[in-house]
Amino acid sequence: MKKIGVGFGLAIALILMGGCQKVGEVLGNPTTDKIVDTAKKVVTTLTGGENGSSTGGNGVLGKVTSMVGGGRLFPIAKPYFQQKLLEDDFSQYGLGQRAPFGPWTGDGAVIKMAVQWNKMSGKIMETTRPREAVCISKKVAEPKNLYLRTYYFANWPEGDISFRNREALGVGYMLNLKRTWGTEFQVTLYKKAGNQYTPIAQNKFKLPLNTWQEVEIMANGPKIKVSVGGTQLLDITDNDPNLQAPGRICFGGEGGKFDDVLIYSLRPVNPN
Ligand SMILES: [Ca+2]
Repeated sequence: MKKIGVGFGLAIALILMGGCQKVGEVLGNPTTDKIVDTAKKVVTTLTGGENGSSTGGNGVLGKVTSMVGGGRLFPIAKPYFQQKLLEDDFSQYGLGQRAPFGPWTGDGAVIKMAVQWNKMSGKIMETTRPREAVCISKKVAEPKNLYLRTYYFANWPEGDISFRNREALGVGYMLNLKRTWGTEFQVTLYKKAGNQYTPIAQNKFKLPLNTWQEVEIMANGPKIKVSVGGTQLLDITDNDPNLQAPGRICFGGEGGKFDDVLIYSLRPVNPN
């Protein structure tokens, strides 16, 4: 009887220990940690990790200074607003009208009706091909330092937003928004040079499908920040002298839906 008692007690102790260990494992590896770890690995690869660039690029082009954290860029940018260059809700164009319309040049966009981000029906712009499908006229907006906000419809079609796009030199930045699977989206900042688009920063995030999301870009000298849905996702420094100059702003994406574009030029902002 005594032996059985000791054995029973030991078994109970082992079960309890096993249970504690399991709880410890769960608490030590919350899902959010895994997501952040994954994002860090992706960025390491893109910024010159041992795996190099997946697109045959030129290695380290931008340094990621922080991954996540912070919210909307509007309050950061607002004290430095210099001039409102454009505010466009696409309401003034004809339904089905193809670009060029208003300040938008090129032919890669069409005006459509949709339920907008504010839940009201209204006109939006849908781009019809990737990259620079339509560009804003140089006379209206060609800033170096800028704050750009637009709403982007989160679903399968990709969205591209280019800035500091210097056509004569063939260089520029392009932000790509892409759904990878399920509700996971990926935001990638590319540097364009000639025919080559090289990713210089990337992050992944979750978004509800079929929702309008606020996309914000703040480019201030070599500092570029990107926020989607009120969460800052990219924060990089890129000192490439060819990109430290004014350039055009373009939108693209095959079936990319955009609305309420707001662009300000910025006075030079404190680099921090
Ligand atoms: Ca609209």
